[in-house]
Amino acid sequence: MSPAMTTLEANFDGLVGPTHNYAGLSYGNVASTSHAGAVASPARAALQGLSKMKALAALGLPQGVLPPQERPDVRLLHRLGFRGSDAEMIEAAAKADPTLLAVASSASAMWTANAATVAPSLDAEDGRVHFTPANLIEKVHRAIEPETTARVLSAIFADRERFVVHAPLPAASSFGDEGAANHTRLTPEVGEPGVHLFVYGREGLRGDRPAPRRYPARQTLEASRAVARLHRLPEARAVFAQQTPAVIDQGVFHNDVIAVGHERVLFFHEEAFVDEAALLETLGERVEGFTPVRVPAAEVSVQDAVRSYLFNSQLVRPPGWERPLLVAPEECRENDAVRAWIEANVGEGQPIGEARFFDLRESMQNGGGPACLRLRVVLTAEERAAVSPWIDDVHDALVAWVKRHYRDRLSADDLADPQLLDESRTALDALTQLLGLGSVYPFQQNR
Ligand code: SUG
Repeated sequence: MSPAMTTLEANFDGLVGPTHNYAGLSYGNVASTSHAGAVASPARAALQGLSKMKALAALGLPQGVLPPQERPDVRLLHRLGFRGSDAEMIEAAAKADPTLLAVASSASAMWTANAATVAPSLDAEDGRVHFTPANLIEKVHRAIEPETTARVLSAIFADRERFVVHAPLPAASSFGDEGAANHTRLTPEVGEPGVHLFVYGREGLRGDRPAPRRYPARQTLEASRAVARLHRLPEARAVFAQQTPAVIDQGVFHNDVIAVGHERVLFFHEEAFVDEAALLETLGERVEGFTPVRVPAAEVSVQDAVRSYLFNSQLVRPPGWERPLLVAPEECRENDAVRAWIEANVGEGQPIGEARFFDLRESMQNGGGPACLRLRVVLTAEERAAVSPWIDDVHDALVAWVKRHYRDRLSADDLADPQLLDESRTALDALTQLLGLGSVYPFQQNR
């Protein structure tokens, strides 16, 4: 079989970490701020994620997993001037500024759509798979992720002949980069060369362009362009489009909250892009069989899109399927306008063949739907063989691991408990063995 036939899109989902909690840290992300102070269930969150991974693997889609990060991040506390043992720094931070402790404790690395941007080997001029870990500089609790993300990606995609993991872009606001959440690859079929759509919120080096007024635009055009260059994409394969500032101001903090694409289908809301006509024309010219699926505001408002996360669904085409499946959050069934849109527009004879709904409520309450939880990596059969483990090898062991190490509930006050750090380290130490990752965490390197 030719590589084109055996090339598949794998999803690498983030395993939710033991400190998953609701701290309201993401201004501009309505779910995050509106659930601030709620009690979270790290165990339930991790199990919900694992059952989505298992369901997608059962459809014949390659499914991998990316581990959580070490939290609380005591190195951050130390850099911010706290002194003493780890337990003493946690206690002092809890007293001085509980929000700071929440920043150091966030399990936000679970949203792996923000871990990196990826280009498959068949699109890159040098024939290698490229990863650029996102710098995530807009939010401190996320800006502490890239270093470990780079280490984890280098451990999983270890074959340097096939995979290249770049350094994150400079940590400056002109280069704000949020990874694959603002990137979609369009192509007639996964195994054929693709066109990369990079969506940005503002220009980073020039202040005279339209930008949102209320909420931050996290991704800049300059960052997207740099990633396209690093990934060795020929010019004709990279397309840049600006997200409408007004939708960012309504809570669309990443493009994947208002658009998702797969193969020839681009599923998006009519208010998503500043210059929709030009974008559709370019994609129509460059992607054979390009199929826009446009949702009008009269049928689904931006507010309903943000509440239900309709566009944060995954679009996947399992082997043997003619048309893609919409992997949607349960919330889409509970929103009348969204349910009606799906009933009328998904199914037989439509570009999107079917919708299935998943309970990911723990992640959703922090603004992370099905698509936020996964990083897409298009891999040939040989590249897949160079990567392990896949979820089928570890799913049951991970379920047992979560049940053994995770708490059922975690409130803001619980973050002050130094025991949580010990529990988390014990869990992550066991996890690196279970996944065969080696020492990827700071606490494993200092001993
Ligand atoms: O960066 N939420 C994440 C959600 C990321 C969703 N990812 C994608 N759309 N691809 C964020 O805003 C909330 C954490 C808190 O409030 O505790 C948070 O970080």
